[in-house]
Amino acid sequence: MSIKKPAPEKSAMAGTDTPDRANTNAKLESLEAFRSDATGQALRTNQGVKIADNQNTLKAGPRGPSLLEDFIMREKITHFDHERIPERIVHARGTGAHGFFQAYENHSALTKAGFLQDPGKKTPVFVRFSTVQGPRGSGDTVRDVRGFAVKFFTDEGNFDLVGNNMPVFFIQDAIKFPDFVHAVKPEPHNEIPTGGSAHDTFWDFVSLVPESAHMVIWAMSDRAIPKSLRSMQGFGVHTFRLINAEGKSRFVKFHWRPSAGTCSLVWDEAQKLAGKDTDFHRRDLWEAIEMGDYPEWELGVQIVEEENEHDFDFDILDPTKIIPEEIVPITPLGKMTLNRNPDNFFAEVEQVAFCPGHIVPGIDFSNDPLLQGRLFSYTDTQISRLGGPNFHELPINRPVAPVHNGQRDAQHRTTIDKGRASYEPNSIDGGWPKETPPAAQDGGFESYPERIDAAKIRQRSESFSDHFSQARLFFNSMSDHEKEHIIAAYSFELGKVEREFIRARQVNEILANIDLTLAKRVAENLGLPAPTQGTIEVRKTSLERSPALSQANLLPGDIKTRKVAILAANGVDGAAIDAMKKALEAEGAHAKLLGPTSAPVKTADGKALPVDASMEGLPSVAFDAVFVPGGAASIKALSGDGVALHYLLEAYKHLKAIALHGEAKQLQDLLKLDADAGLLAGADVGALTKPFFDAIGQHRAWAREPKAKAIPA
Ligand code: HDD
Repeated sequence: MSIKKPAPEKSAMAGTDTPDRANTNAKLESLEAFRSDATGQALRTNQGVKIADNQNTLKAGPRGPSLLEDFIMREKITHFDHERIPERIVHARGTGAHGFFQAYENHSALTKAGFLQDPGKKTPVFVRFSTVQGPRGSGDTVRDVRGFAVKFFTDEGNFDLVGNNMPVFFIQDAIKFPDFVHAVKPEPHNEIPTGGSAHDTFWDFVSLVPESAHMVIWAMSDRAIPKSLRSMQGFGVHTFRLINAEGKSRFVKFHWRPSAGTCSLVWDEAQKLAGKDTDFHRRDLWEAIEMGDYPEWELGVQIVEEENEHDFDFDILDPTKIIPEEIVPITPLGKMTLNRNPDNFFAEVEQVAFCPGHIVPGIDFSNDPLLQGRLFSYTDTQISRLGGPNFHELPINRPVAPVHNGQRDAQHRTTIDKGRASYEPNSIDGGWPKETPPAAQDGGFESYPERIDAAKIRQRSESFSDHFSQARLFFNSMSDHEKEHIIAAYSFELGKVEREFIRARQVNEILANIDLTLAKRVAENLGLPAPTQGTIEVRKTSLERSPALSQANLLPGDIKTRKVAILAANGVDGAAIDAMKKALEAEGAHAKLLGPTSAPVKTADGKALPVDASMEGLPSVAFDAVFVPGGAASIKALSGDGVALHYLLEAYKHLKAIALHGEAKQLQDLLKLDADAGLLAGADVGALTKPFFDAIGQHRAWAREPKAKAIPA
């Protein structure tokens, strides 16, 4: 067989390499030696032999049997046979990006960590976002916790902040992690469901483990269906320590706050997206970076002085508790910007290996028993996932700091150590490499000398025993629409649970202790008797509400990077399209023109406008808002087009801002939609933009939600 060989493609990143990006990213420079560009190169075997024929196996005659000596075919197939590596046990589905972190100022009073000292210094980072439950090919928008793992390539070694988009966790002790993961993963007999927690084993476990109550209510909230990875907060979850040059230690909790604001999809939209665009989140992140809309997060810490460790009505070592921001505000440390997509998904996103135990001088652990277990688990999992203990040598994992020690050999060793002495002390190699004593700056790592005087026991601290007060605080802190979403999520998930005793246990023994109204509403939706009281006396928190927890208070205040669909058919008012596009661009938002098909649409004055996609190709769930320009013929065509009408109804149902210009108002009348703060009509595009943009800035028209329920899904 002979096939036509296509011309070599230009690298996808060609042209986007500005000198600034290349120069400022030391990690990318260190990756340079490993990046392979085949442009203009001969096809060769792994031994470097040029290949003359890549189409045909070596055979005894053109119709004869294949020959074992064909080393070219065997090498190729053997390599292919081993292309897959085990996926991560949890967080298998993910995506990543490169960027940098920059401190706002010198934070030496707080920590001696070098990357937090010099505001002029850009520390390279690689971030991997993930879902938890589903396998590598599962949907992005399922209801789940999102992983938020950041590797800082500091001059003093790698620091990994391996967090989630929720500030607490399901369990208090690492020994329960395999139990929790086995429960949340798909059912063992039929491997259903993929990517979700709406099944018996999950609810069986969490209804028997009250310490999960707080995290589960976060997972039933809108936080579990983020609109994009760019609009998620991140949390280090555990309490850590920051230590300064004088050896003073303070407890801290790490927070990431996105400059795009924190917001979510609506549930019906999330479910549809899981089918219509499985890659919705990774695509959004990829496109934002390609377009130069670099996502940003502010890193901050809540600081607790050592002497105040016991001042709270919870234990700061308990990973099922937050420190409310109203009690300890966040001190901003610096900003992270993601400005470069990976060159190769497998080499970078799949092979990156995080571990909470990767810390640098100036940072240390607390005794949170969940964190302590994690310090062991991550390195251990990489050994089987990445095929041995040399995973730190993979290009994406290599520190920018030099690595010298006596560790040798093992599978996949790539470093060629030149010295003779792989032990310490030695005199043969002049004693090198040598220890570095701890110092104010650039010293060797020294653990914080915390005094421990205790009996060796297996026991949960009494201070970890309150499981409901913060779950209640979370529910009380939600806006009305967020509370409704939580009730709906519990009802949906428990409705999928087959065993009624599990549903009842969750309602009576967990939800009733969080909030009776919540429990009653869910019981009603499940057809269960409504509980009249909780099963225990729940501790009172010092705070009734924490406004910082509600996403209603976390809007960005602008419409930057928001996506608007413009629906048009032949005869559309071209000037209205131009005016709206210009106004959106001026605000940093993006518009896409969609037609009934992928063919150009003709404007009323006869111009052919190329469209970005057909309405079916880019459905309403891919956008934040919809604009329909006037033009009598265009509106007549859209009025008779089921796809266009569904587009508007669906955007309305998902509470999106819709602006109807000129004749497009007829569509509102046809679909019998009531005007509201997010559904606007007018003859003048200029006058429409302000209320339209205000509505987009509100993220969704929440007041519409009760009415939107009547719209068929
Ligand atoms: Fe974990 C992966 C976050 C508890 C054991 N975890 C993993 C990832 C994130 C988290 C973001 C994906 C990293 C990546 O993108 O490669 N995990 C958390 C958080 C936890 C947590 C925020 C609680 C606060 N994890 C936890 C415990 C254990 C593990 C208690 C075990 C005792 N986690 C793992 C793991 C994974 C992992 C099995 C799977 C793949 C990997 O590590 O590299 O070792």
